[in-house]
Amino acid sequence: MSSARTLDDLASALLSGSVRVIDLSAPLGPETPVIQLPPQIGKNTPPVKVHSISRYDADGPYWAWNWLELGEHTGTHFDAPRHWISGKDYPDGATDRIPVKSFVAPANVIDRSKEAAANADYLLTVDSIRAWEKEHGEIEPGGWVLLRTDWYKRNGSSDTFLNADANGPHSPGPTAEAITYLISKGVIGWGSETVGTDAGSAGRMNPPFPAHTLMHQANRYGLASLCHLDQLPAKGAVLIAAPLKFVEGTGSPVRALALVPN
Ligand code: 23J
Ligand code: MN
Repeated sequence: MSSARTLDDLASALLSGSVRVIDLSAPLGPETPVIQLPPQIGKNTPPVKVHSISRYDADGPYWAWNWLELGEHTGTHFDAPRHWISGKDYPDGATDRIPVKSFVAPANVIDRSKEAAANADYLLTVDSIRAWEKEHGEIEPGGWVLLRTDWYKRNGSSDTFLNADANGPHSPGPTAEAITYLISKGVIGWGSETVGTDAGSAGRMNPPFPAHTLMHQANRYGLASLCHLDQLPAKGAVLIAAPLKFVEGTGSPVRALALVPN
């Protein structure tokens, strides 16, 4: 089929509703949970602040507008390779230099929601990915791998979303070996429903924060705080997630979308 025909078919499918657009982003505002790192390991990102410039008033009689205080790594967001020390030297690793082709790609969705409900510290292993591939087909180069945990349902409350106690945060994520395996399969990125791409326990892994350390070392990307992965098929969705073109940016909030067959 010609590529013009493919796009024509897509346009018709979007208009008829036989391809649907799913919103994978969480609401972005002052209530959006932000990661809370222990102060001994580093500084933290502030919550979102919305500053009014005018509200159809003396400061601007016919218009309303705001300016934002907004961390790059806030809410549903994209991690660029230069976010991590292991990926800092890639010339195309900043938000303004990543090839735009990377922002539209197929998605593989691994559903481990039952496991995460039973164990907040659930870790996705290589064996578990291999079992998923047996059932749904091999993970091919160029796509995203997204871990469905239904964790997004906690997103309305910082306490349940971050889920921290005296021992630190408890949230699901990948093992270091799982990330190494996915890189060997040629994926372009790893996405999760949790506050960051790594598990709550990832600071104690080897290497620490493997989704960050290893993915970015390989010039691959991350997506955090994704929502509605429960509305996606295991294979067959197309993910659209483009960071703002921040100059030298390390990441960016995104409106992440999925195209899915109805
Ligand atoms: C900085 C340090 C550790 C982590 C993170 C940021 C994130 O999760 C992030 O948003 O990239 S784990
Ligand atoms: Mn991030």
